[in-house]
Amino acid sequence: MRDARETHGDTMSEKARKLFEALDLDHNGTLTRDEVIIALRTKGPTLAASGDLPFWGLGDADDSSALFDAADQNGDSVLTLEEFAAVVDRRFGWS
Ligand SMILES: [Ca+2]
Ligand SMILES: [Ca+2]
Repeated sequence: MRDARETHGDTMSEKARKLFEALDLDHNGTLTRDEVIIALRTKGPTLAASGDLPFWGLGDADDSSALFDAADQNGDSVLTLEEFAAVVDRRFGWS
């Protein structure tokens, strides 16, 4: 049996990593609030169609903003892959 409480990157799903890379519009390794909102609006339907995002995970700008707030655990206004993966894996049931 796998220990889901193991810390850090090893438990991160490939789906979370792939979604993070898709949303990181300027490819600098972090997500800003604007990137999350803009990327989900412009790429969300395509990601959902290819199975990289649940359809119910698509929302409006307020939903995207709320997702960002939930994920930004240290409050520095950018999301690292670790912060992002922890939330989407739990929310989308990927890990
Ligand atoms: Ca970025
Ligand atoms: Ca952060």
